[in-house]
Amino acid sequence: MTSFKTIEQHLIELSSQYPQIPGNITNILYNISLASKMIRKEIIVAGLQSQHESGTTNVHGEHVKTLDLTANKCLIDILSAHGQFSYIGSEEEDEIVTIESETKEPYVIFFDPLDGSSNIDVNVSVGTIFSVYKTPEKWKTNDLHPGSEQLLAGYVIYGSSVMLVYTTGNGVFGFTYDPSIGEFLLSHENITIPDTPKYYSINESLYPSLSAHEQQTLDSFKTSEQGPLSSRYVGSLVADFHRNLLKGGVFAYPSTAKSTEGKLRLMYEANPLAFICEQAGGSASNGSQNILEIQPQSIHAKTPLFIGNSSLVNAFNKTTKTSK
Ligand code: FDP
Repeated sequence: MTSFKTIEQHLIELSSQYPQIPGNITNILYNISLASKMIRKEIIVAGLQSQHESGTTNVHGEHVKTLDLTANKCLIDILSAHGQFSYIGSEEEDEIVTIESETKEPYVIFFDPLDGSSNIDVNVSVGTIFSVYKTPEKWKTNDLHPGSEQLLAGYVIYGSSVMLVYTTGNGVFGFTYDPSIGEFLLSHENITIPDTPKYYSINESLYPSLSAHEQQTLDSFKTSEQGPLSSRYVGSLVADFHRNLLKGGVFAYPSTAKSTEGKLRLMYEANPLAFICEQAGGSASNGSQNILEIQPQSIHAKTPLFIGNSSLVNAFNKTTKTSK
């Protein structure tokens, strides 16, 4: 399945095949691949370092790991050094960071530098998730747009191998990192979510605080009505999403009594994965609205998330159906 096409070669072809994609977008993607190689270098030796907690908490009140900060700095340093970004929004930054840039085509990137970081201590897959929009030259940083306006979205999964998956709205492509040559090689061309789903992924301890409709939907996955499906939950969004994207399934993180807005972040978790999922033939919803149509209220806004095969996502929707 693996070709010997590097990410650079793929991006050159992409630019000639789709001239409407701004050249900067391919440069941005290349720089993210570079940052992810540096983040990987830190992750693979994380077990040798005794100090995992940074001693600080982020805007969500979560304990920040040392690696969260390393990954955040690495992305900010690389992306700002190359002058393609005027604005950066990160899970680890309270406010949008404005970068002095000469560019006439300003962009904003939102990212979760290290998703699932509570899994670092135990050597379980983590990820980087990113989402890019074009902005006006003098952008008011609270003028946020819905996910349907993303130009580029993707994630890197640091698992048994490292993979970068992205979309610019022309299909979904996956690259696997070959550390022996230091290159990302095209391994998954035009990813589509399988029609027959295999898995559902939810933190089952949330069951008592789900709505009756959500409980019934979940129950139906265990019987012949919608399944039976197998249960798989890593607790790293990127890892759970990636498995379901390749094998078919649904990931659910609903609102709960404790987190009435859900737990996951719209701008740098739900939106980018929703863009990828739609491009792969699936869909994503907050339970009543297509994720990509939600008007964001703030950069750190949270949302309930149901994402994967459309039939399973729609089964969670009480009233409105998502697309497809
Ligand atoms: P984490 O707390 O480790 O950062 O982004 C939040 C996230 O991980 C997701 O990656 C993951 O899907 C979810 O939280 C896990 O939450 P629960 O522990 O509540 O299941």
